Amino acid sequence: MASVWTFIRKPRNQRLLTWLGSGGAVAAAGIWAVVTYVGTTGSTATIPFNHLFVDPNPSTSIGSGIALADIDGDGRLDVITADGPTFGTGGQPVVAWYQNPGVEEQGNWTKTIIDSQFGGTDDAQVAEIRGNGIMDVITSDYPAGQIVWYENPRNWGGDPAKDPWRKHVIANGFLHDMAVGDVLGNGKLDVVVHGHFGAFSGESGPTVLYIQNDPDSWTEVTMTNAPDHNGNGKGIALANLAGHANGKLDLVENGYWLEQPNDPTNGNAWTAHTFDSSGPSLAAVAVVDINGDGRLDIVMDGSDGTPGALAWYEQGSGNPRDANNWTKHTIDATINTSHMLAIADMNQDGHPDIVFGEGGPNRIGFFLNNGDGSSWTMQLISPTNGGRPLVGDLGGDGDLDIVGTRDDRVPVDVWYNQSK
Ligand SMILES: [Ca+2]
Ligand SMILES: [Ca+2]
Ligand SMILES: [Ca+2]
Ligand SMILES: [Ca+2]
Repeated sequence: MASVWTFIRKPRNQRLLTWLGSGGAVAAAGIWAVVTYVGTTGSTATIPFNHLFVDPNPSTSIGSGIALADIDGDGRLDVITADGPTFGTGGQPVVAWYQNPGVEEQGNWTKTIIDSQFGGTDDAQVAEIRGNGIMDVITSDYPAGQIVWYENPRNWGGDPAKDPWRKHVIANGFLHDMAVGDVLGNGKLDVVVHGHFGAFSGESGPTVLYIQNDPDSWTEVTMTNAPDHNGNGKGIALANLAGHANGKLDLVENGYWLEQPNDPTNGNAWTAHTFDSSGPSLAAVAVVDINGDGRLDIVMDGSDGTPGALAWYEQGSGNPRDANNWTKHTIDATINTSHMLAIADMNQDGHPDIVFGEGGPNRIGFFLNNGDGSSWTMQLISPTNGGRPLVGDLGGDGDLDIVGTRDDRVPVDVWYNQSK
């Protein structure tokens, strides 16, 4: 439980102490995203951004989960938010989506409430649960102790801005960090969560996979071999590290990865492999081929006040199950409390860059990759308005913009890239 104390000792997190004591949990998310390379010649020149707001004044005071998807099917990326628990202050948490106005102007994002009686969460994801291209919202409700998904009304011919969204309960459970993907490779999206802080009664361990049988039936699989099974943790990403030939994905976490066995419903059969035996207990994790050698690498940073450093782990040519096959490269030791990392080619030079958002000093910015990950150029977007960044072309002009909820604070920001 030492890492819990590391977490709550942080002055900015003092308010968490009470809540943890009464059986709660809070904060953070990890994400990785692949952005299509546009193929233009890159530059190390500073990328200009215009800071505006998706929502300058949300109804609650706790910013938390954020996701990006085209909710209404008009071809423009919309912003989804799922508020954090308010700890008795700061208004009613909600799940909402903001319709992208398609112009880089402030005040034109139209907010629609998906759930007005929401308890609060730490992560939100979007995915087409029914596999029909219609994007639904997946999150958790802490006070309710539920992992839930909200069905986009377009699934039955409705309007996501006017008609009620249908709430589906995946399971009773909690999360600090979540990933959604076709883990089994069978065409159905599954949900995996990490991090329960060990504070709730009846918990079954920090990493749980919910295998989708159908949108209203999920099989719960507890990862008993996770090194932090009896503790707490954060940091989750999905990737095929074992070399599965059948579309299966493994779970990549804060210093280890869990290899999918022949029977993924057997939690005891998932095997843990370490890539950093001293990884932070709470982390943000992403997987991407940083150096372009065809092998997936891992990007990790400490999260939630946990000591760490923004680093990438180069996968060597040997066995990925061998810790010695992973070489740590520290990018910046002062970036050590990222709630989320986003991977995107910010300068469109064909090399993936790393977008970070701190939960401590609250910086937000990115590191440009020189091409093989041997040197990085940092561009700070804001020294104080950072939090949980996502990347997409929100303006529809071909360059990559950044949106974010601040870390446990509002409002919802957008930084429009002015390159094009
Ligand atoms: Ca849209
Ligand atoms: Ca690589
Ligand atoms: Ca780049
Ligand atoms: Ca843009």
